[in-house]
Amino acid sequence: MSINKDDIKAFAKSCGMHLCGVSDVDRLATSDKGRHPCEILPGCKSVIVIGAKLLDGVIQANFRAFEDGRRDLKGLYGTYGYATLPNFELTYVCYSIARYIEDETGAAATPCSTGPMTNGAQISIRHAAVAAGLGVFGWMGLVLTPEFGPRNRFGVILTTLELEPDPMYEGPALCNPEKCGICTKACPTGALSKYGDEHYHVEIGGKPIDYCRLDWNKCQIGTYGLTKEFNGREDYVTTSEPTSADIFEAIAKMPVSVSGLQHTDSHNCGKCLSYCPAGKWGEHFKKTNLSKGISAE
Ligand code: B12
Ligand code: SF4
Ligand code: SF4
Repeated sequence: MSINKDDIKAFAKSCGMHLCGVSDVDRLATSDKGRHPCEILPGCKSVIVIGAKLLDGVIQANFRAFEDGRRDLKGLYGTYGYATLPNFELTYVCYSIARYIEDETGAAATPCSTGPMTNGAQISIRHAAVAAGLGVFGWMGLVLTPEFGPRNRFGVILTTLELEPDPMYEGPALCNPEKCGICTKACPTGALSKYGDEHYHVEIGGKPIDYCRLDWNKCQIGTYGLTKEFNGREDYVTTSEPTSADIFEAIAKMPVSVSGLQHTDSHNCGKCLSYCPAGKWGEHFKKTNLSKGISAE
């Protein structure tokens, strides 16, 4: 028996996925060394990307933390919006889809790791999601989908099965950083460059794409809570311009988490993702009085 792209999409949907798209390998031709799909799965022909939306009721826990001082609710984001459920769900579904493809076609299929609590980062999932037509890069460097803005997480399956690629996203603009800039303004650690300043320039499927220069070291101060200001027990980092070595040392100093499955909690921020207006933010959070919002510059 043989299956086609529609069968795979229907299977992904039956596994609870909100989004599924397919790219060929050519669109990812400019990947970093070692990250091209064919360097992970020799003979790879198709890159399947699945996506799960993050629940409004989970994102609103971030608003309670950022707007009402309820840091104790951040665990909801950690469990249901980040490392535990979405990552595990995506991990299981990537595995199921890979098995489905191998069982039905005999082609090889490799599920990739989705993020914290799974092992390693083989491929750039963000770039793969854009190549598969699920959305576009927002200025903050996350993938915005028309349906959910950045409030989705993705998983990738590589396969030697040849599938027809989906068109890349051509719909209405989802991000206008010149007028918006909410992500840069919201970021508490100053990790995101301002529109017009230093930024990344990449090419996917021949399309030029620009997004902000993200200082991962600064982002990790917020995400891991490496200072008291960001929910840390201690000031594990004492400089506002940390190097990777400073971050590595700081994380090593942190006690092993006793409250969750992660060795060190990494759900302390997510502010850029929570406040981005793309994906009908107003309808989901402003009209429902779940958030006061942050005004554009
Ligand atoms: C590690 C990691 C982190 C670390 C980063 C630490 C570090 N020093 O790298 C930390 C903890 C800080 C982090 C933070 C966040 N993360 Co994170 N993270 C990852 C993870 C697991 C790996 C990133 C990685 O190393 N990728 C490998 C490198 C090679 O890829 P890259 O950085 O994406 O791309 C670079 C190059 O490939 C290059 N490039 C240049 N030209 C080209 C051309 C092509 C064609 C390609 C392919 C690439 C490419 O461009 C990039 C910049 O150098 C990814 C999952 C994944 N595998 O992608 C999630 C992921 C990027 N994270 C995600 C999220 C949601 C977050 C947070 C919001 C979490 C939070 N704090 O709440 C923040 C986002 C902040 C922001 N504005 O971006 C999601 C994004 C979903 C989306 N909507 O886009 C991902 C995709 C996980 C998932 N399964 O969905 N993250
Ligand atoms: S997750 Fe937080 S610290 Fe990291 S870029 Fe987004 S707002 Fe900034
Ligand atoms: S907050 Fe505004 S500028 Fe930033 S990614 Fe979202 S839409 Fe773009």
